[in-house]
Amino acid sequence: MGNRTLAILKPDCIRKNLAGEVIAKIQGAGFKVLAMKMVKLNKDSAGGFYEIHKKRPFFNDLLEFMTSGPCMPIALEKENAVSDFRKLIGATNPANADEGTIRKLYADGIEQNIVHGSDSDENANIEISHFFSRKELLEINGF
Ligand code: 3AN
Repeated sequence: MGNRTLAILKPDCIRKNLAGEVIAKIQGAGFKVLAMKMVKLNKDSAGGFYEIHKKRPFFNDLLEFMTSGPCMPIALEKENAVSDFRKLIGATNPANADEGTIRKLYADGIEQNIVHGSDSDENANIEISHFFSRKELLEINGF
């Protein structure tokens, strides 16, 4: 069993009909989908998820964007899931992202950057619990 990370296909990804393509890239890179759903975040839920960015100047815009349409949280498993996933998606700002990364290929800007990826194992578990109950994870994938 590998480590886990949480991906979110952000509202821009869903609006641009790129969910299938992005999931194919994620699976093609060797990640196993443990659980997945489509949700529409409200300000409370998005604010809780991005709590660490509360004091940043872009916080309100980020909440506006993340609540602007449905998004898809996906719990993923792979060896070195957190760092491998961040490599696959590329830098936060797509202008700085490496060629071939998901953000380089599909993202329009630093805010509308298609996909979220956890930044540590500890946060991955917290973020997965934000969207999936233990019962769901157990029922879907046996743990
Ligand atoms: P990442 O998603 O690459 O881990 P974080 O955690 O630094 O990046 O930022 C979380 C989210 O906040 C980003 N995905 C992006 O949507 C937004 N964000 C980060 N920095 C900026 C910024 N300077 N201006 C606008 N939005 C930002």
